[in-house]
Parts: sequence; structure tokens; C-alpha cells
Amino acid sequence: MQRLFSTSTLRRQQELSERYWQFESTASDIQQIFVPSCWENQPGLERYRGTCIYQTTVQLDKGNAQFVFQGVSFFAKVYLDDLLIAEHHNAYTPFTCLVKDISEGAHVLRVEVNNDFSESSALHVPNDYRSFGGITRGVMVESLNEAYIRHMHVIPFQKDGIWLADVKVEIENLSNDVLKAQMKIELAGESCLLDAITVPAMQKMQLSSVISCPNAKTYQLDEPNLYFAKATILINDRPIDDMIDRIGFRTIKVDGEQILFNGEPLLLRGFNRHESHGLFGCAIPLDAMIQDMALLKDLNANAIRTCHYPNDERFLDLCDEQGILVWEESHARGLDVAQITNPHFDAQSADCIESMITNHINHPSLFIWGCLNECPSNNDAGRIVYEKQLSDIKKRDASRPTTTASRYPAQSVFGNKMDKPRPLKAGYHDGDICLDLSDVISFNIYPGWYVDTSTEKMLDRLIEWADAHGAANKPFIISEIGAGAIYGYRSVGNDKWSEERQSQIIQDALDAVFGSKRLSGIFLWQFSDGLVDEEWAMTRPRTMNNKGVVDEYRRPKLSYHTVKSFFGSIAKQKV
Ligand code: ADA
Repeated sequence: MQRLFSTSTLRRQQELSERYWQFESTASDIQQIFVPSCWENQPGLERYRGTCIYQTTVQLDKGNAQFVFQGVSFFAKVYLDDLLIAEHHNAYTPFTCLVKDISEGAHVLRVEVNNDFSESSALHVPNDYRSFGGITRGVMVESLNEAYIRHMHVIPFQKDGIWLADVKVEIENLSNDVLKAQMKIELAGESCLLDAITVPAMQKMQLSSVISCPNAKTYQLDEPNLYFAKATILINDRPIDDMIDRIGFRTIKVDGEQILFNGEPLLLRGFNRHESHGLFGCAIPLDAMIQDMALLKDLNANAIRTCHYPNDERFLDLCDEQGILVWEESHARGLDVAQITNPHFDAQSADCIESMITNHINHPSLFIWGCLNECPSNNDAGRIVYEKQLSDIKKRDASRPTTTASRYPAQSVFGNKMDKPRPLKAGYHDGDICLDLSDVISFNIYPGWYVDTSTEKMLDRLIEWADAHGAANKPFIISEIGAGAIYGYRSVGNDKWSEERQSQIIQDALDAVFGSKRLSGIFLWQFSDGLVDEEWAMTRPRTMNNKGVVDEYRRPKLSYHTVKSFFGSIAKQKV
């Protein structure tokens, strides 16, 4: 299941997931595996890094077909009848494989999946989250006629109090003939037929139109009104393809130090949420996503940050339906200068950004795009990458603000231990030199955990420094703040790693962040504990990042109740 609703009425869509595939691995004699899942769930493959082979037989119609993979972790080579039809790096972005002129009948789909760290996968590196292995999200194949809709983007806006939508549709002519096609757009009870266009053989074309939807109801977080948008291609008045997506009529705007959602300033009560679960790894099934959503609502949260990569689109569908705001970001966490100058880094980052925005742009809950979490924004070489990626994002979607979560305030900001600045290497600066490039300022700070200082004191120093270095007159978010606790470890001494100490540090953070008029809110680090890569084990008890307010099985710690109570009190206040 790719989405929480059907995305076409004319395509014959076959679900290739939610079933067993043949499986082959040199490390195990398992011969079948369920798709989607992580192979780490298989006895003997719990911590396997390498290549496994997946295979299934598919009945296809004569003509054109498109295979859609929502996520393969984290390098895939896809073969149809032993012919290589696609290669893809990155576990977190969907990719498609278009195959033309297929014969009717049974075909063999084989996927070679690899999760070895190597220079060829620039974004998956040993990290403070696990890069799992497997076909970890949904797979389907859909039959296509002589032309099909590649993407449909719907950007809502208001004019004189009326909702309108800027609709852009990209179609591709798969035939060897010139096609004369018409496009019909249906949205919120309105329907419009665009002028006929001529599409040359084997070419792509983009159509755009503005459709007025006077009866559309505004998408509000407490009243998440959603509407299906449908584009249909007609050839000689015959519908030959259609695409359905879901949107909400709302506006996002940055106005000075505020982020305005339908004209109202946002105050974010958020969590960082990794796609990681003690039972499912990163292949979180819908039922478990629904449980996470229930816990987020119970915590009185109103936002999640998809740290540090694009999410399974079904979770974004849930956020749309539940009115939970989403900061989605392209894949990168804490990469150093050597890693961002990996020869594959730029192309794989651009591919991730393109796939993330092209596929997720219509989600009304998605209010901001992020990238480059804690990458070298304090470095001349880093700034080049920040400029490139932030301008790419803005070019693809000018309707949403951009941000990057920094960890580089001036060393003096970190308080007592850091007051004596360390010598800086060539090309490095004492602090973030990229704050001018983002629409919204975000910093990850850990007062009381990594640095022995109060949140209030660190915030005062941070805001003063940042506002003098490019942050002034921009919204400011604390994008990570929190502390570790081992589930079940209780300490009358409030010792570090106890649930009591985590609750105390988080309480201090909440008091200080929501006590500051300068800030637009918080994303606590983090929602749930999650497995990390072995290389991080010496600073991560249980080889886990234990900063969740719930553990990896979603069992609540003391801090859960601290956050629930505080967020609940904030939710009742008018911003
Ligand atoms: C960083 C990073 C997170 C996580 C966090 C921590 O801010 O962005 O991914 O590693 O630190 O737990 O230390």
C-alpha cells in the first residue's frame, strides 16, 4: 500500500508488497522474506551488512508498465527478466522504473539490495541511526497507456478571500506518434478542461493552470479539510490516464520573526522522529505509524521533524489527516567536509531533494523543507554546499520556507567548558556562516546534557550571537534539545541516564524555550529511542540513541508525562 488512498482509477495497479518474495543471502539459508521488512528481523541477519537478493514473479499486461519502489535500504539494482532496469542509492526516497513494450504474461522481478557502507553511498555513513537492510517500504507495478502523468503539483493560494490552486502537471508521451491530448483537472468540486496540446513522440511536457475553488474550506490543524485533486489525460475525448493526490487549502508565510500558518503565528510543539522501531527497524508498518500518531496527539504535540531523511509517505498522509505539521528534510546527518566532498555526494543529495519535493510537495501538513543537518555550515567548503542545496529546494518549491539545523553557534555560546575557544583549522569559522541562506533559523543544542549549563543561559548567548550573524528578523526554532534516559532506570540521585534526570533537563528546556518571545517553538530530541550503527556504540548505551520520551517499543518514560503536561498547557494558550 503506497498511500492512504488510491492514486489512479485508470491504471491497473498491482501491489507487489504485503507478500513474501523469494530471498537469497550468503549469510542465511532463509528462502522467503516479507516485503516490506528489514532483513535485520530475520534470524541470523540481525546485524548483517552486505547484499541480499529479492525475487518475485509478476503478471504483466502487454504494453508499458512502471514499477514504483517507495524505499529500498539502501542501494538497489532492479532487474526485469535479467535486464537491469534501475539502480538507486538511498533508503528514504521513492524511485520508479518505466518499462515499455512488455509482452503479456509472467515476468521475473529481481532486486539486489546492499547496505554496505562505501564511498558509493555518500549519504549512508556509520551514524547515530541505523542504516538497515531490505526492501523496507512498499512496491507496486502499474500498467500505462500511450501517455501518462508523471507528476501533478497543486499549490494553493488565496486571492480576495477566494481559494485558488496553481496546478502543474507533467505528462510523457510513451508512443512513437505525436499525440494531441487534453488535460482535465478536478478539485474541490470544480472541473476544468485545459486547451488541447500536441505532445511530440517520446517527449515530456508540462501543463499549468490556475483553478478557482470558491467552495473550498480552509485546511486548519484542528479542522484538517482535505480535497482530492485529479488530473486526467484525454486523447480524442478518451481518458487514457489519471493521477489522484490529496491537498489542503492553507498558506505558509514567513513574516519577520514569525512563521504564519493561514496568517496565524506558529508555535511549534514538536518532536524529532526517526523511522525506527524495536520490532520493525525502519520498515514501520501502518499500524505502528498509527500508534506513533496516537502518542504524538496524546503528547499534545503539533509537529514532527523527519530527522534526517524523507519519510514513508503514508506517515505524511497521517500527518495531513491528523493536523500534525511536518518539517521534512533531505538525507544528511552530521557529515564532515570530507564526506560532503565525496564525489557522489552532490548527485545523491540532488536526487534526494528532487525525489522528496517532487513526491511530497502536495502535503498540506508539510510546512518547511530542511537539509544538511549539522553539516559543515561553519566552513567555506560547506557554505558552497549549503548555497547549492537551499537554492535547489527554493527553485523546486517557492511556496515553503527553508531551514537547516545547525550545531555551530560560536564556541563561547556553549558556556563554561567552551569559553576558551579552540584553535580553528583553515577554512573553519567560529560559528555558523550560513544563517543568511535559510528563511528560518534552527539550532540543535543540548544544555544540561552535553554542556553543563542552563537552557536559559545558553539560549540568551545563542540568540544574541545568532542575531548578530545572520539570524536577525527571521523565525528561530530550537530544532533539537533533550537528554538521554535508559527506560526503567530510576535514580533518587537524578543521575545521568535516569528517567528522572531526562525529565528534569526536558522541563528546563521547555520552560526556557517557551519563555522566550524570540522563538517559534521546539522539536524535542527525540520521540522514541532508536538503534544506531555499531560505530557509535561507545557513547550510546545499548547501541541505541536513548533520548526518546518513549523507548524503542513505545513504552513511555517519566519525561513523556512531563512533555504531555507542558505541551498541553501551551496548547491552551493563544499564541
Ligand atoms: C545531533 C544530531 C542528532 C542526534 C543528536 C544526539 O544533534 O542532529 O541526529 O545525533 O545530536 O542525540 O546527540
